[in-house]
Amino acid sequence: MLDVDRIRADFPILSHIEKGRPLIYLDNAATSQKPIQVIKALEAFYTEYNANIHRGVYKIAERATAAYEATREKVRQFISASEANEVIFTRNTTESLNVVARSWGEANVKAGDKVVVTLLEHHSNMVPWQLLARKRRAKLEFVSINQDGTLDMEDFKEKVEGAKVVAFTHVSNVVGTINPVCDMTRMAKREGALVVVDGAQAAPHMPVNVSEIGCDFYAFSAHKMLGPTGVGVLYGRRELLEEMPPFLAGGDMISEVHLSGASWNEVPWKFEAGTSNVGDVIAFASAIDYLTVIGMANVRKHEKALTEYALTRLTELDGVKVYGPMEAEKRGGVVPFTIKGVHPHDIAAHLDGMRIAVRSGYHCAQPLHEWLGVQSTARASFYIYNRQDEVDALVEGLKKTSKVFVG
Ligand code: 7TS
Repeated sequence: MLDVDRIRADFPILSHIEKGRPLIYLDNAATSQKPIQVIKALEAFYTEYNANIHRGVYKIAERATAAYEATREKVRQFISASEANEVIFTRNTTESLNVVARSWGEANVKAGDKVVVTLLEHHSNMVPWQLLARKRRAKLEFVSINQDGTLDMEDFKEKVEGAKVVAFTHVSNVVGTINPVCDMTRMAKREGALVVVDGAQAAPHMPVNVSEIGCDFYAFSAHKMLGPTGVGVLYGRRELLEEMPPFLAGGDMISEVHLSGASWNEVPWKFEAGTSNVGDVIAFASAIDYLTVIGMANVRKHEKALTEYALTRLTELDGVKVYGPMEAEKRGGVVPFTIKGVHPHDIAAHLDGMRIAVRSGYHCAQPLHEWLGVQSTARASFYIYNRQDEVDALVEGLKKTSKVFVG
C-alpha cells in the first residue's frame, strides 16, 4: 500500500490553505498536481543551466542537452520501448495524435480506406481522424459500446475487418473503461491495420508496456503524470517513423538545407522542429522517477481501491447516478456521475465552495455523452495523493449539494 501521507507532503499545493480549508483535488484526469521534486528540477534548470539544446558547445548547453536526452531514455524504460529513438517529445497527447493522423495518415490513407475509432474517444483521438477522412475521402467508422460502458468487442471485430487505421483509447477519460488493448491490437494487426493507442489516461495510472501491447503508436501527456504542462510523448515504431514525412519543418529537424531543398535529421529529431520545451522535458524526468519509485502496479492498486470505495459510497446517495462499469477491476480511477435535478456545473461550483475540485461538462467527449443520453456529467478522478477521507468529503459535499438544489 502507498504511504499516502508521505506522498502528500511532497505536494505543496495540498497543504496550501485558502478560506481556512485545504484543497481536495479530484480532477486528476484533467491534470495532476506536481511534487516538489518536479518543481525543484524546473528551478534548477532555470537557475543553473538554462541553454538551448543540440547546438551549444559550452558546458551548460551540453548539460541541458544531456538532461533532455536522458528524459527520452527514462520514457523509453517507463513504457518498455525498444529504443529511445522511438520516443518523440510533443506538446501533449493531442499533438502526438495529430502527428500520426497528419504525417502518417496523409501519406498512407487513400480514398475509400477505412479508419476505425471508438465511441469512447476523447475528441483528440476523434477529430484528427475526422479531418483525415474528409481530406482523403476515407470512411470513418465508430465501434459502439455496451450498456456498462465497456467496448462492444463483437462490433470491434466486425469494424476492424479490412481497416487501414484503428485508433482507440487505452482508458476512457469519462467512464473509466480499461480497454483490452493487447487483444484489440492483435485483432487489428491481423487485418494489417495501423494501430494507434491514446494512453493519456493509462500511462499515469498503471504499468504500460508498448512492446507487449504491440501497437504502432502510443500517445500520452506529462502533465497528467506529475510532470509539467507542455510536454507530450509520441511513441512510434522505428521503421514507421523513418518512412513518415516530418510534421513541422524548421530548425533542428533538418540535416541539410540548400536553396533547392532540404533533407531531414534522424529520428526522433526529425519530429522535434524548433526549440523544444527543454526545461519542462528535463523536469518530466523527475516525475517519472517519482512514479517509478512508487511502482506503477502500486499506483494502480491504490486508485483501484479508492475507485471501489467511491463507487460504493456514491451509488448509496439518493438521486445520484454513476456511469461506466461498476467493477473497479474494469475501470481506471475516473468516476462520472449526475444528481437528478441538478446541473453538473452547479454540482462542481457548489463543491468548489468547499474547496473540492471536480470537473463538469462533457470532458471533451461529446459523442460519448450523447450515447450516455446526458449533456454533461460531474466527474471525480483520483491519483496517488488522494485518500479515502477525501471521498468521504465528496460524499458529504454532495449531500449538501442535493439539499440546496433539490431540497
Ligand atoms: N486523450 C484522453 C483519453 C484524455 O483524457 C485527454 C485529456 C486527451 C487525450 C488530451 O490530452 P492533452 O494533454 O492533449 O490535453 N483529458 C482531459 C480530461 O478528461 N479533462 O481535461 C482534459
